Amino acid sequence: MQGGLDDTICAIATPIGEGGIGIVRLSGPHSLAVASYVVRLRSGYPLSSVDSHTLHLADLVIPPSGKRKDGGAFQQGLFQPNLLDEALVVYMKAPRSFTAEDVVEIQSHGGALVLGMVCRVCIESGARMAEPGEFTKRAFLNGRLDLSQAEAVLDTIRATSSAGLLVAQRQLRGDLAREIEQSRASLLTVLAHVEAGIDFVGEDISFLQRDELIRIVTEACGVVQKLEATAQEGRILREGARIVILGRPNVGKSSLLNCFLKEERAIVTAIAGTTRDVIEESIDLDGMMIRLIDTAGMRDTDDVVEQEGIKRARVAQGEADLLLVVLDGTMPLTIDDRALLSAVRDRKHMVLLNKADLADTVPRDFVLADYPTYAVSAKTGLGIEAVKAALRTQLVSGCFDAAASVMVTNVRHRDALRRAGESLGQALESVQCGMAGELVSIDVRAAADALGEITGAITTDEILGRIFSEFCIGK
Ligand SMILES: Nc1nc2c(ncn2[C@@H]2O[C@H](COP(=O)(O)OP(=O)(O)O)[C@@H](O)[C@H]2O)c(=O)[nH]1
Ligand SMILES: [Mg+2]
Repeated sequence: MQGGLDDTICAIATPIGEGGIGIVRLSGPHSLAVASYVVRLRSGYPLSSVDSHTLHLADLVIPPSGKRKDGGAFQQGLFQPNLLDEALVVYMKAPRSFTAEDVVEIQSHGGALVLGMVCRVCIESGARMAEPGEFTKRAFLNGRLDLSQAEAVLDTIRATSSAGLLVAQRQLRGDLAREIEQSRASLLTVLAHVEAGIDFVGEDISFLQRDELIRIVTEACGVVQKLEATAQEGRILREGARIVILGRPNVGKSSLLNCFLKEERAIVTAIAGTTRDVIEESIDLDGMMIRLIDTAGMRDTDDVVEQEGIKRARVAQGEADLLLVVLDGTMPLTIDDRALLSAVRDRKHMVLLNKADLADTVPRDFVLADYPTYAVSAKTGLGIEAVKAALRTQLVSGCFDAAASVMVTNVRHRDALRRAGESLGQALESVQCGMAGELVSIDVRAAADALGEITGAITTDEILGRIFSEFCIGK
């Protein structure tokens, strides 16, 4: 991303397409001046005279050539309208805006042509087209948001479930950043002491320093571990859980998918080997997003298409957050059933005994005593609500419901926490072995830096580039 904060940037902030309204956003020192080219207030006053954070009715116009900064590169074609649209315009004076810079938002009717023309006039009048995520990046660079909050902006935009939105909003409020910064600050304080000891005394860490060091590093370790432990569930809340339905052919996997979806999504027949591909659909489970994945039944087959389906089923099985093993409850367990049951043992799983609507004549196999089993009928819906409730508790424990708890939802954060944890462990070990202060401080510094990456206190262009390139233009 090139271009400094001195530039005034401009972009359409609303989605492309037809909309009741559409917004062009300007940010930077010349926002008011640039917007003045395209905005004519109905009140007749100049735009520069309006109070901050007040809304004004205006006409949007293409200014006559010669008036603009570029001297009129904008061609006045035969059908070039002078009047583009009417709009509401708001000026948000720095630093009380999203970017902490001077911002003007022009709210016109939402059509691609009008918005595109407004942008064009702004650009020809001295603004520059914003790059992806540049508004949010500026909010970060200007200290309005830390990096974890900037990422939460994207999570909020992308949230597809109320649970995802909730964790994004907690992060946007700065809950995670506060906790991380507290630990980092205490590490930096102890580091300063240790380093001062190294510099001035020229000796190893004193007893007092050692005790204090151990206490603070242990405390930071605790925080890091606690946060790291929430990452698995955090990811599930943010992205949804992948639940893979497994079982041999004809036990009712596709019927179950349809039953969960309440629609006939997958083809169901009495012919074994009907499903030959991986079918994925999402459902909302009490505000949590669940991706349900129906697979080809596992069996030996000469059919190449079915073989490929089974291969894909295995891949899906490897990537699942939870495995739903489906058995035909009206039949004794087969060798394939047993193989599958032992394969899921060490994973998060649930076992469904399907076709419970039919007469239950088979005694329950003793092998099943070790598994969480649910009698269900994909045909009548019997037992499905109980399965849904159990799924929810299996996937997220109570920590999500505690309103105050901080969760880690982002892989980047989890990775930084893991590195911080490793360095802290190393530091503790070194102190306890009586290593020189210099050595200890290297690890403490590494841990503090890893924590700093989460909030952006420590950052590189590469990290910033990676994060903000995921945004779209206008965010
Ligand atoms: N009676 C009854 N039949 C079912 C039930 N679930 C599935 N079936 C039948 O079992 C056969 C195979 O179902 P399907 O969903 O295609 O199984 P899959 O091969 O595991 O995907 C079909 O004829 C379904 O109608 C159920 O709960 N009760
Ligand atoms: Mg099927």
